[in-house]
Amino acid sequence: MRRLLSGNEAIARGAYEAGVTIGTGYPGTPSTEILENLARYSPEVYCEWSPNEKVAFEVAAGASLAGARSIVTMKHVGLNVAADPLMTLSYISVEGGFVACVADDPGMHSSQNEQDTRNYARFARVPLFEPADSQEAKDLLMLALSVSEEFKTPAILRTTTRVSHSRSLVELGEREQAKKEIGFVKNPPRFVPIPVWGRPMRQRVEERLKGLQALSEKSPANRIEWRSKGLGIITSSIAYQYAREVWPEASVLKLGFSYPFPDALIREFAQGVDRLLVVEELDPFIEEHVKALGISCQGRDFVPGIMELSVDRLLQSRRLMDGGEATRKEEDPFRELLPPRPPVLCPGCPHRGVFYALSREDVVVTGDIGCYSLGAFPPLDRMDSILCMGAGVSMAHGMEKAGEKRKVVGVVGDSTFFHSGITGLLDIVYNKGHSTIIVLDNRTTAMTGHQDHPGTGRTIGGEPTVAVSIEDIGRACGINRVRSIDPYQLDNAREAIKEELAALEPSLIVSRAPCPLRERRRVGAMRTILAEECRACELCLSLGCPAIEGVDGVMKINQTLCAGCGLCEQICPAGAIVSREGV
Ligand SMILES: Cc1ncc(C[n+]2csc(CCOP(=O)(O)OP(=O)(O)O)c2C)c(N)n1
Repeated sequence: MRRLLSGNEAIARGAYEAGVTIGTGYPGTPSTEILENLARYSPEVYCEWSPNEKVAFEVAAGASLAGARSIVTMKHVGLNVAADPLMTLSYISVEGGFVACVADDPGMHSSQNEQDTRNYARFARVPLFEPADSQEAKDLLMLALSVSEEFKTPAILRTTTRVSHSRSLVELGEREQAKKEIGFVKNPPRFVPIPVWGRPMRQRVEERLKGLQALSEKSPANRIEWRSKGLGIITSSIAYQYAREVWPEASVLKLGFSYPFPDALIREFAQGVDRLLVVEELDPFIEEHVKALGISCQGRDFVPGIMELSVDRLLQSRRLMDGGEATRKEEDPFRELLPPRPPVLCPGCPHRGVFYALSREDVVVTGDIGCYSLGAFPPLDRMDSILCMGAGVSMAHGMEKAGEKRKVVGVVGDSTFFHSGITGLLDIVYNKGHSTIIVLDNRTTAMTGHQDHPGTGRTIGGEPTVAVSIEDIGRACGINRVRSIDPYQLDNAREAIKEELAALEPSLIVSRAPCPLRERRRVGAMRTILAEECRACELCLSLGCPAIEGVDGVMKINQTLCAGCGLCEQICPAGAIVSREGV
């Protein structure tokens, strides 16, 4: 039976069919739907959102050592968090097939950077698989699991946004039952990398790589498609689809099992064509290797190395290669016609109250990556830095220790707090800092589509579980000043923030109100502006609420958008904003 599936759905299906019994992960676009779909196969597959990628990776690794087939899912930056266990799992080896499914985001559609995960495969000396469509996403995940098991190595399945999210037909199969017995077999020289056992492991990693290379040479996942011999293209992932469209006449070496490189196949292909071009997205990962083999090829000379590729961009490359000029065609012909819409927090977002309160203080705000990153834009303009998850807390401490004269406030979301905010908080207490940390607790991981986390009281399957208290963790870390606020009560929120800023010891404020989008309901009664009372002072616009419109000096509240949070009513000096019921 064939079904139209996204790449992420196909990976989940492949894991199910291949007898995976453990799936772990931490949400991150564009990888999130892999685990969400795999969780539908419960109870045959146990799935969990772990607090962060390192934990998720280690849980899946533990399952693999016990003999289970397991996968772990994350976005590219998530692999930075899990890089520590990756590098050593490569040494200690695995038992049940283990695949890290890592989704890259060329073009940074929803990410803070554009890094290329393929480098991690080479770094950790583990096999790498790169699907170009949904069928391959399923097939290569299954292949990766069996290669992992055969060579006792972790494997990486690397997708990109276009592969993760586009749909194509996939042939469905039956679920294979796991072949291995579950039961960890004690073997310290294999699993304990203290130096005396670690050094032989290091040797084995190199031996394993040779075996993997021999396999990649003859794997059907790496194939030559002979067409005209004038131009040969080496490519992988989604770049394969674009290249086929732009150079339909060219011969192609398509890499699906792309590390270790199939050197003999690359040589054979290069010898068979007059001109060789590498078409790949992001880093010159293949190109540099081909050149290191002593084969001359072109790549970055014509194909852009930053931002997402597209057929349009490669048509430019083709024109350049053919000796023409690249036309400076505007990529988005409608851009000029559309009114600018700066990104803003949703109407009724509880984060808005805190940013508004902070905008009244002369402080530095080190922020973090969730929805609240939107607090960096005008008119709120109240977030001064973003680095990576958890850094909102630790950077506040660093600035304070550097001698920043103003008080520093660190801001993180609830999911981010559990992910990597806690350790930063410990650092502040331990090293006698006095930053104020605000956790914006909207009871969900909103930015990535409302996943649960240790604070929500629900598992990935929706079962009730312990809801871990952020306040209790703060106290357990040694913070004496811990308080909770309702971000919709502006006066109270402002007073609390003022008091904590004045304190000469660290403090933790938990701003708690559920995300109205997740709850699918209004916060309160819709508001409206009484025209006769309004002085058009435009103070209400300083909230940056998309429901408040000022047209030719006349203020209005868009009734379709208003979520009834009431912040505008609280800041209107003329009392012109009232509940709609009260009109
Ligand atoms: C290492 C890493 N993993 C995952 C992500 C994707 N991501 C961005 S923000 C975020 C968490 C958002 O949740 P929360 O902190 O609760 O804030 P909210 O969006 O709910 O306001 C995640 C998972 C990332 N940017 N970096």
